[in-house]
Parts: sequence; structure tokens; C-alpha cells
Amino acid sequence: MLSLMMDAVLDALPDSMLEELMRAVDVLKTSSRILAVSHIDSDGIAALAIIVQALQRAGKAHSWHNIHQLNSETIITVRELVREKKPDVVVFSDFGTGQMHLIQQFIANEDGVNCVIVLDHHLPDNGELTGPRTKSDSIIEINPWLHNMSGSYELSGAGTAFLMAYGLSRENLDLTEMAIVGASGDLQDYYGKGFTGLNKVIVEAGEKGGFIEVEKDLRFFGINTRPLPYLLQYATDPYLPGLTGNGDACLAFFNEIGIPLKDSDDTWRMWVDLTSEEKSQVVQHLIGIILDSYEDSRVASGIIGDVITLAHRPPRTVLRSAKEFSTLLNACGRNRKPEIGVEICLGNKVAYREGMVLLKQHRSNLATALHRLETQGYREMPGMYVVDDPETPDTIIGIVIGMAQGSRMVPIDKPVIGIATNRSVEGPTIKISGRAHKSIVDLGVNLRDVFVDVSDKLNSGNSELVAEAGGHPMAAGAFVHEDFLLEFLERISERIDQIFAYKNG
Ligand SMILES: [Mn+2]
Repeated sequence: MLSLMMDAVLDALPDSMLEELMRAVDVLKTSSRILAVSHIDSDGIAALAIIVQALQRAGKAHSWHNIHQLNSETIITVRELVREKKPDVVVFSDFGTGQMHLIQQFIANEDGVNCVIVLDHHLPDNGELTGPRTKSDSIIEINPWLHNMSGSYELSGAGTAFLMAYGLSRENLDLTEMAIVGASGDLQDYYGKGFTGLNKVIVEAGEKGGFIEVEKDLRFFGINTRPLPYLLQYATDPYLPGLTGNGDACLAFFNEIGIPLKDSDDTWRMWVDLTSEEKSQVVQHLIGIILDSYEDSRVASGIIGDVITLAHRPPRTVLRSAKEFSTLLNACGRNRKPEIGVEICLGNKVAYREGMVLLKQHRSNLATALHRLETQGYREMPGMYVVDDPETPDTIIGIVIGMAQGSRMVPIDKPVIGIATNRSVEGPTIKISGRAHKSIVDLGVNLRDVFVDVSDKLNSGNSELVAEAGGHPMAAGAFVHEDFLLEFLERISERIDQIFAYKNG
């Protein structure tokens, strides 16, 4: 304990947090069978991989499982797993804080379960979380918010899991890689301005151990892996007007500047192969293009920032970059194959190949959906813009309209609503996604409330459930029965228009 405390990572923790962490570590050390349950996004996948690897190294019997969301239905699934696997310790990662009552009710009291460890970085839905919370002795909760730290920027779910792994053994220093992959996936680096708080402590520990390198560079996806024209053709963050989705224009772009696309041995050059002079030439031109179409100059300056390389990973693969690695994990989760993502983190080569197929599909879906939107446009209803593209899969409609708004391809003075009739699951429901710029939310348009109220009205007017909604003021979603789609749209349009009329009148 004393030697552990003289350590750059653990030393950075507030005493209150270190105390909880060491309690969790002690529980794991004396446990004989562990069940680990985690979220399906890249942070949740990375967190789970960290826990599984730490348990493997500690020689602990364990099993693991990803779930989409922890709620009153899925907690029953977890309870079934507990009854089947008979763990004495259950670990939840990247969720649990907002579901503490369910964990208390359905898991902590199960026969044979001595302790539940929750490693989370989210605030509960009601946002109320102040100071360490009193719970039963059989639940240990580790969450940066409980110790006056931001779970949005200072520590992710994977970071929280890393702290526990590192507390178990300092041999787990290499898992800084996965901690930062998770934090990147959760966009905790604040749009390339770099990591802060405990994330920064973890990055520095990884750098010291030789696992992580940080450099100022182009923050695009694919700097290690994409031939130059494809780097721009598939760029979606930000969307590059005239280039994204347009292969010929991207070739012409490099030809005009005079950057050779291939090496002397006729192999495609990647971004990392360019000289620093070539890089700055390209960056200047890109900034020009972005400034022409974005009103916010931060979009242009944001293309350069801290880029994190995982130095022990194979060059020219997505595993080499924290950002690309996290996108790969996200692609697995979005395609309902989070376990492939965990296997990739654990070094499974077959899983890696399978994940790469999912990733390529995901990237090209995004770029082509944005290109369709740029060429075909959107329509308007009172109070809102509507993107209605029968080809865009419902798994990415939210990202597509978010990017469309971010790039101002769709104006930001009203919310944008995306309708995805291209369903990933058979059935009569259609996914609706909404995005509202912060300035609109400040005016009083809370998309979540609008979606939820309209769904409630539709449901109470019918004897069956026809719409289910949730989300945040800026980003909300709903699943609506296809027979009620038009009515749902008309009602949200009417509601938003009323709010605008009220504010302007
Ligand atoms: Mn997370």
C-alpha cells in the first residue's frame, strides 16, 4: 500500500478516491470468480478489455458481457448471468452510477455476491451527485464526479477501469493504451486541445512507459492507414465541402498543390509519410477550404491538435492511433458486435479482421450519406429542418445529422430532424433523431422534452405503445411506429414552432 502510494498515477488521485480504489482492489484480490459487465461504445469496450486483461494477469476466474444499456429490463439479464456464472464479485464499467437503485435491488443482494464494483464516469440522469454517496457496504462506486472531477473531460470509463487495473498491479501500465483509446472514443480530449486531469496523468504515465507518443499533427481519421486521396475523400470530422465523398476532387486537390501521391516504388503515400513542409502546405489549403464554408474558425484550427500514437502497435494499422482504434471499437459496438471489439483489444487477430470489415462499412456509410445530403439537400417543416434519406442506416442517422449541422450543411437556426427508414432491425418502428444547436437550446427548445411529450401524447391517444423517446436537450431520439410517423413529425414541428413563436413574440 505504501509503495503504491508513491506513484505518479495513484499519487494524483484525491485521497477519497484512492481509498475507494484500494477497497475495490482488495475485494478483487480476495475474490475467486468475477463477472464483468460493460457498455457497448468504444469507451465501454476499452474499459471491459482493461478489466478482463487485468483479471487474466491476476489469474482470476472471470466472465464478461457487453450490454447496450443498463435499465430495468437488462438488469434482469445481468441477474440471470449472475445466477448462471455464480460470481462473488460483479464489476460494472462505463455505466452503473445512474442505475445504482437497480444494482442495489437486483444484483447486490443475489446469493453468493459479496461485492459489486461500479466503475463509471457518467452523472445520473437527474444530474444530482455530490460527494461520496452512502451505499451498502457491498457496493463500491468509483466515479470522478464523486471527487470533484469532471467525468466528461478528466476521466473516462476506460480510465476509471485502468486505475483499478493499475491498483491491482503496476505491470498493467501498458493498459494506459486502452485507457486513452476509451477516452478518445468519448471525445474527452476536447476537440484536439489535449487531455487534462487524470486523463493527462494517464497519458504521461503511458509516455514514460514507452507505450504512448503525443505529437501535434492532423487530427483526421486515417493518417497512418489511408492513401492520401482517401484521407480526404472519407474525411467526416469535419466534413470537407467539395472533397468528402468525391474521389476525383481529392486527386485533383493533391495534383494542384503538387504533392506526389505515390512513392518511388509506386506504393501509396500515407499522411505520416509526408515531409513536414508537405504537411503544412496541405494543411494551409485545407484550412482555406474550411474557412470558406464554416462560420466558426475553430473548425479550421481544430484540424491540428494532439495526435496520440500507440508506439507498440503495428505501423500502418488503425491500432497504431488512439483515435482510429476507438473508431474501430465503435464500429463493432454500433454493429451489435461489441464482443469483437473486446477480442480485438485482447489481441485476437481473427476478431481484428472481422472488426476491420465493420469499420470500412461504417466509414463509407458515413461519407456517402453526407455526400447524398450535400447533393440532395433537406426539406423544411415549420420550426425544423428534415433529413429524410431512405438509404441512410438508422444506426448512423444521428451522427449524419450531427455532422451536417456541425459543417453548416444544414443551418443551425432550427433543429434538424433525421428520419431513418433504413432499419437495422425488422419491425414496424422507425428511428427519428434530432439535433439542436446550443443557441437553440438556450432559446428554450429542449429536444428531449419535445420528443418525450409528443410520444406521451401519441401513446395516451392510442391504447398501445406507438412511440418511445429519450436523450438530451441537444440530441434526442425516438422510435415511432411507422403508421404514426407523419403525426409524430407534425406534432414535433408544431411544438417547436410554438416555442419559437413564443420566444419571438
Ligand atoms: Mn464512457
